[in-house]
Amino acid sequence: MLSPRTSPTRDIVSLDGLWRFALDTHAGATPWASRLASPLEAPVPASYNDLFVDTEIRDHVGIAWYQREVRVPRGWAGERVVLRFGSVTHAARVYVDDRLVAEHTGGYTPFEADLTGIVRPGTEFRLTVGVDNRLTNVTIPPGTVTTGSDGRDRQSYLHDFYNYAGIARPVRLCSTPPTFVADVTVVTGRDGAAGTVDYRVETAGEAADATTVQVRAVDETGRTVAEAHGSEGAFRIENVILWQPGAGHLYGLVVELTADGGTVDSYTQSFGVRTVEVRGTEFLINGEPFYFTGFGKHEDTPVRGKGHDDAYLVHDFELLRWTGANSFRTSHYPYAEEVLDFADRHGIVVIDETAAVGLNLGVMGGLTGAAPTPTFAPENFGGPTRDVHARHLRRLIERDKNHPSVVMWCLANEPASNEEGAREYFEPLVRLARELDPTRPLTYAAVMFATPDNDLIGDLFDVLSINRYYGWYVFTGDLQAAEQYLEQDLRGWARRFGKPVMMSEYGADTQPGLHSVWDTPWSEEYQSDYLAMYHRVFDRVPEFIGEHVWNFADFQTSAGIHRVDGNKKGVFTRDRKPKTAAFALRRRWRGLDGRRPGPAANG
Ligand code: GCB
Repeated sequence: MLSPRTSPTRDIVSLDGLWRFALDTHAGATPWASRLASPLEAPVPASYNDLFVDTEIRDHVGIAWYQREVRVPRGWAGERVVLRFGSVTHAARVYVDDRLVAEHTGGYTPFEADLTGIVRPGTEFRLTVGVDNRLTNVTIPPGTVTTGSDGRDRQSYLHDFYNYAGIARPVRLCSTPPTFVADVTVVTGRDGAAGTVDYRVETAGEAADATTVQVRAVDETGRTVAEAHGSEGAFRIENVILWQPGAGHLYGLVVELTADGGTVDSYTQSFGVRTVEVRGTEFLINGEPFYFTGFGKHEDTPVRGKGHDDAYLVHDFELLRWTGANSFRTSHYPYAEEVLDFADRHGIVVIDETAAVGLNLGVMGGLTGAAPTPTFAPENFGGPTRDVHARHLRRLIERDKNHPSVVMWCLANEPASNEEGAREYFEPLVRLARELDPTRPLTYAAVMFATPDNDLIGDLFDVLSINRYYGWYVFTGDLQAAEQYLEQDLRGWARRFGKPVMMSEYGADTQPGLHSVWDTPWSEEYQSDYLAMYHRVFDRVPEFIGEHVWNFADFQTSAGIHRVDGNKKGVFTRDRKPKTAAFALRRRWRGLDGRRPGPAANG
């Protein structure tokens, strides 16, 4: 799905701002049919949970309603009018006046409603959105809703971040011509000093068959560097400037749809020329071995929850640069498109993850990992869950395929890959991902219960991403034992599969301001020592290709005795203040430029 962009033939009106807001329990039977009678207003984009001092809203399970009036620009007569949501978490029903115009499930990907002929340029309509935050066995991520004896619904889930809900990303009203560019795919390669570009353009609308497609690549100054004709084709960019980690050089592919000598539609798709490949136990970007330094992150900030915020976007990337991080994983769901656009422009490498987190009932078994009931059984996560997972994977790849920053797809976080049925569950998903995008390697983040001996799916993937907490959940406070187990474990994965191995999670909860001269869990020193121990091990494992600390910043979780106002494994606090470990990471990572740290680099 194309990102909304203005062009000589396309306009955009932002619908961000304050909308009327009410929970379904206060909204009447048909909230879309008239003005929402509620004193509350909620900002878009933002999660609604933390905005109000009201536990009924914070812990709400079910539907919440958003509403506003929208005026269609009068200049849009004869144009196609499209309403586009960056995301609504987790499901949406969209009404224009009394009419249902869209339904969408999946809280982290965009969707559109074509309003052509439904709304009239120059007039106003009432836009109402029902937002459903319920998670079940057949949603991704999954969850369970139970009704208590007090009649209240409660939501439980298997992932360790708060189930924020709402209209979390920008909403836009867009115009396109009635015949339009519907999709663009760009795949790049290299031939000596030249870049090779294969492209495909899909067109739609009444007169699509009568149009011809022309494309030209422009550099950052707007100069045309290559041209081609036809809806599918290839061209070369001589003396290409590559997209590189740390230097996000971009070109624009200007796609023009013409008929009878006139322009019907035009759309510019940005792209970067780079290659990605796994060879042996190396991860190559532009043919050079790349070593990942960075974090698993979250879209999580005070008050806004998972709402997209450009100020935090800029500041987070600034802190990544300051720390010497060259990459991050979009744990545990696809992030806002604005984030990936920024990563493209600034040369930050991204591992792009689906929202499939929590496909693991073993987690309920605590540290034994013994699932109380088999994860991949039909009554838990069977065919219907996998179908939804496949649909999400498709949406992710369709959305993010043209981002040069995205170098790998992560199909799931901590699935029960050690349990029977895992292979049957994942084989078709891996096949689908490779069909949709034959160019990018695939990975999944392996849970602690999945070991080199019992994992059933590692051979299907290209990179082994391992989540481990030796020294935290196990061998708590005993870094010496933890070091031994960690090394055995990582060497075991490398030996069994002969593939590159990276650490996709390692971290320790840390209370800022707690200091200790001992190996005291929760202290700032322990977090630093814990990371330094992992780094010693990484530097001894030849197949090792990268380190992503869990987590970039503290983040909110559901309440529980294991969490003190959320997960505190951040190297930065939730309001982005550095803990001691941030300085240690900076010492290790700065100046590496994607190369593996030398033996003296332990920090
Ligand atoms: C994990 C999960 C992550 C949690 C983390 C933790 O393995 O992938 O979502 O937040 O552990 O801190 O327990």
